[in-house]
Amino acid sequence: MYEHMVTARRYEERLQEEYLEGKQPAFDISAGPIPGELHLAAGHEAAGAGVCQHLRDSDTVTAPHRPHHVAIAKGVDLKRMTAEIFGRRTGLSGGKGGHMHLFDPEVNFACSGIIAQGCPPAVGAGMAARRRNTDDVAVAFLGEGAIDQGGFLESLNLASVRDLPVVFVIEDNDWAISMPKERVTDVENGAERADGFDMPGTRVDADDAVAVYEAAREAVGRARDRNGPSLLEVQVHRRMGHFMGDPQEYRSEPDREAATQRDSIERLAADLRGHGVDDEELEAIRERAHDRVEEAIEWAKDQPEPAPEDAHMDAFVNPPSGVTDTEPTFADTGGEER
Ligand SMILES: Cc1ncc(C[n+]2csc(CCOP(=O)(O)OP(=O)(O)O)c2C)c(N)n1
Ligand SMILES: [Mg+2]
Repeated sequence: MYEHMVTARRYEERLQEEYLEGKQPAFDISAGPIPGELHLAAGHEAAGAGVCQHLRDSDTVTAPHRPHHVAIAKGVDLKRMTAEIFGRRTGLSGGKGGHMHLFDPEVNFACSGIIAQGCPPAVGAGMAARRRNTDDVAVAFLGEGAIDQGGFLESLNLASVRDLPVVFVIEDNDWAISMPKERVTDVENGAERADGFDMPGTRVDADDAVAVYEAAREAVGRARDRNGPSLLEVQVHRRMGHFMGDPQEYRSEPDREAATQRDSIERLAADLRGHGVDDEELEAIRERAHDRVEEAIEWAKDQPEPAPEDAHMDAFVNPPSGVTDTEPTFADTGGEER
């Protein structure tokens, strides 16, 4: 878990540097090697690592617009993920999805920029597992700002009424862009949403990776043992703006400060030291993580960009007439999966 968390933090620090290249002095969101929005998850790492530690490749995970820490913990290919973020042809989605639309069928991971959007597909994956008679589970991650969405509530209901192997994980960072949670949701503890759907709901009050791990063991175990869905809420902290370039004028200095002081990575390192892991070993893990990040970024930056003539590929299997000149179909790719 420590390695996943350190990798995610380092990865985002490096993405941040790459992202800012060419975007200054006036912030130009379309400039530089990573055009478009970038939502960083520094402060969320414990949620991804603590939950995904219980998962295997055949389990499904859906994540929202702040996906990197979850993707890393789920084992998404770091090089192809990075190429995707840099908009390169060898990226997970051919370089056309960007950082909010990572899709790795090798480890059954997907994310989306539409909030709560991952919930219905996770329920679908739970149904598929049931039909295939496997003990695979599905986990949907979402922010606390998404818990009033119909897609989330309907998913809780369907998962419950069919006893599906699904775990819903709310990452509560207290903010939805500039909106504090108490202004949009009537419950302080999002896990209470479970009560209305007759499923267990647990809240982990601190972004303590070990506490998340223990709560997730219960929820994932319950799903795997065919005892139905669960809801888990984890308190995390948004150390950054909503997206890169967000001046956060709506947020008080003490609130920003508090988010950076509670560091789940430092906390886990202290726990590990307490259990006899020495500094040298922790340093070796950090070095390994940093090397892996560097290698992925260097590799990605060397990759080709998508060809202009492929702009309409991958958008439609059978495009409506007039959408493209070439009207590519799946067969046109020579059967190659795209
Ligand atoms: C259905 C939908 N409505 C609105 C948006 C715009 N939007 C993007 S992120 C966001 C807030 C998300 O807050 P939260 O779910 O708490 O996640 P966080 O950003 O805090 O990780 C909103 C409203 C969207 N992407 N999808
Ligand atoms: Mg939030």
